[in-house]
Amino acid sequence: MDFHILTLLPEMVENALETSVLGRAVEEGIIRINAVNIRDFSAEKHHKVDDYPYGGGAGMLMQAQPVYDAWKSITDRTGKDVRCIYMTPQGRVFSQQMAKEFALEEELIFLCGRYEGVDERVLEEIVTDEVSIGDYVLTGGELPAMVMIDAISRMIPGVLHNEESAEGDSFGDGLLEYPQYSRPEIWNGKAVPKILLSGDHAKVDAWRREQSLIRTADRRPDLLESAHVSPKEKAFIENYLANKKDR
Ligand code: 6GU
Repeated sequence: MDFHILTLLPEMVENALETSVLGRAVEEGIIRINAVNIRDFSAEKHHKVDDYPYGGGAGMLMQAQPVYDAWKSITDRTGKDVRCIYMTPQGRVFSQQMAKEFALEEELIFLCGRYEGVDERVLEEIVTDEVSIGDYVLTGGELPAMVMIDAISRMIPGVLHNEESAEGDSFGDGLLEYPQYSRPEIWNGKAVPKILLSGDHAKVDAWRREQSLIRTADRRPDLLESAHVSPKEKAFIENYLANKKDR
């Protein structure tokens, strides 16, 4: 997968994405990070990329021309049907499901805004998807693009190695992950749940599933509506919540 990132801060993106698991995936040739500096495409003699908003108001806007030409430098090579994702708090809120869908593409373009935004006309011309990473405001689209690229990359076959498998992930089946424990068996006076030491894999699996159900019911009940939960598990949750209320 080729990730193209249109940004005024290419080093920020490159440094973060060439570290750890994603850095290894880059070295293994599974993903490529192509950070394109929008400023390099300014047609203005001082490489200016921003100007005042018509109609007045606070701050500056990114101008259409450098953004468009930076985008075109990519699509001249890849073709124009590559999805171009604009990072904005006005977009659809990013989810694990979206990460899985984007992971099926061969190329993706991320447009990261700075300042108060981007001239609407270039957005109309090039953007196919507007995505937000949550209901709060950041100073630019770079961190959101990095968040998306991380989540998308780990859905690409070969990026995670066996020991980091995406199998038991929170949200994998729409539930939160169960609690986990490592050595020592007793730490700070607290023992590891006995069942995990039993060696009975079926029992361990059943316990973990129950813990996932309980955690989700306690912490994110909103997720249960679209989670993959059997009628028996639904009954288990009802029972758990009823007993909890009694206490
Ligand atoms: Cl995608 N961009 C910015 N600037 N702020 C955000 C965001 C994106 N998602 C949440 N806050």
